[in-house]
Amino acid sequence: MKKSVVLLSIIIIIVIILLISITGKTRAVNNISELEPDVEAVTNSEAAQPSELGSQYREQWSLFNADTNGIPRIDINLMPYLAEHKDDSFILVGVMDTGIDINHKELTKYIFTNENEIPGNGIDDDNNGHIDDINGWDFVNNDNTVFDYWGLDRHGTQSAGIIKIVSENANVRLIPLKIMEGTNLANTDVLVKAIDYAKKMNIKIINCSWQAFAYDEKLEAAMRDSDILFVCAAGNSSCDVTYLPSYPACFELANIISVASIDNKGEISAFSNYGSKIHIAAPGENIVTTIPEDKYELVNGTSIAAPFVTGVAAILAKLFSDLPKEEIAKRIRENAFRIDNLTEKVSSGGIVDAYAAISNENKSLNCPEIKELILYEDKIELVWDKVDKAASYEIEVNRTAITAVKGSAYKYQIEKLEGFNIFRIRAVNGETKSKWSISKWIKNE
Ligand SMILES: [Ca+2]
Ligand SMILES: [Ca+2]
Ligand SMILES: [Ca+2]
Repeated sequence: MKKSVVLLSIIIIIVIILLISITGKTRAVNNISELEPDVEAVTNSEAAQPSELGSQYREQWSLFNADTNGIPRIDINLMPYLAEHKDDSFILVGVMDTGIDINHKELTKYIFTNENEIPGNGIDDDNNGHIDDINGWDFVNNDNTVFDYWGLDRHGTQSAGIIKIVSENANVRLIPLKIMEGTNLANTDVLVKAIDYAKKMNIKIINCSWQAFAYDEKLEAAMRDSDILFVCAAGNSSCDVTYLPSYPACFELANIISVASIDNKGEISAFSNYGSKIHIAAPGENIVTTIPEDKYELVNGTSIAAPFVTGVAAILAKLFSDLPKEEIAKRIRENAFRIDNLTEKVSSGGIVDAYAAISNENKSLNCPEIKELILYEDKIELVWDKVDKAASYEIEVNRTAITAVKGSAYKYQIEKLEGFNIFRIRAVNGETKSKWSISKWIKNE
């Protein structure tokens, strides 16, 4: 009796945030009883046949949003990076989650192999405290099998699929840190052991697509006392975390970046948490990702938004290997693609922008803001607040540069495009540039 009370007291409630298969309705997952493994969803992909989902996995709105019915270019702006880079050395990313199907055809090449460990000899060859840890570790069952059963290790396979699709050109290697199974709860000891292992394995970035409702001092200390950047899902409780905090997203640590979910129009998802302690937004609705046994699934949730940011962090860590973890988080926040919808929802006011975070231009001029977008018969007029020291202004529509106008200008007329036209502007003086303004859009009716 006494033992079970003690056990209960160390349990913190970890909720697998999300990943509701889309079977006609969308709902927030915010309590444990809703999280029974959804057997049906794996075999019942109503939205598309498996082969279709496979191609959608590579060509989805989150990576390049060309949707003429929605807001164009509400996406993570990954394509300019893909055009420029291909590399051999790898970057190691931990996936603290359920196990991962390491044999999934999309993932298997990108799963970490521990070269310092001889498989199956019953000896801890690399002396890291774990025997035969070839691909990571299962901290739930304390064994080396990181994929045990499709129903139990589905959520981690979903997270892994997104990290991989974003950072495959950075030659990512995913290391499963299995801290939960199916919908079971995790306790602090398991989480701390997984972080200790990550430290030994020199992991630089960990994706945390889960949430706890109780503050946990031991967990916070383990995260703080590490050289790891933790990318944390904001949680799916549809609330402002100022009033109902979600952890680890709300730990006030410089090595945490917390991620809310948006749809393809830049609206915060109905299920997503938000608030001033949430840093940035990323796509989290109608996302295609991997599930066990070479399958794909259409999913929603902040659990699927966080891995987009993890993927971008992996690219930065790969390209700039000396960049401290706090600087990676800062770069991602400061280079967010800012939009009106998110100004009050996340502290950066924007969506993760892979290419902007990579290029990280000096932004020491003051930033102009768009005052008005006026629709005329065949033109759109853009009006902005002038900025001191601007020699010129650069204007973009749908994230494509259209023109530069002189520094004395405060308005400009543009030919109308079909559907939504999304604008932003920045000031330029020689090599110096301002941040981009908050983007604003107008529909060509
Ligand atoms: Ca070992
Ligand atoms: Ca061994
Ligand atoms: Ca296992």
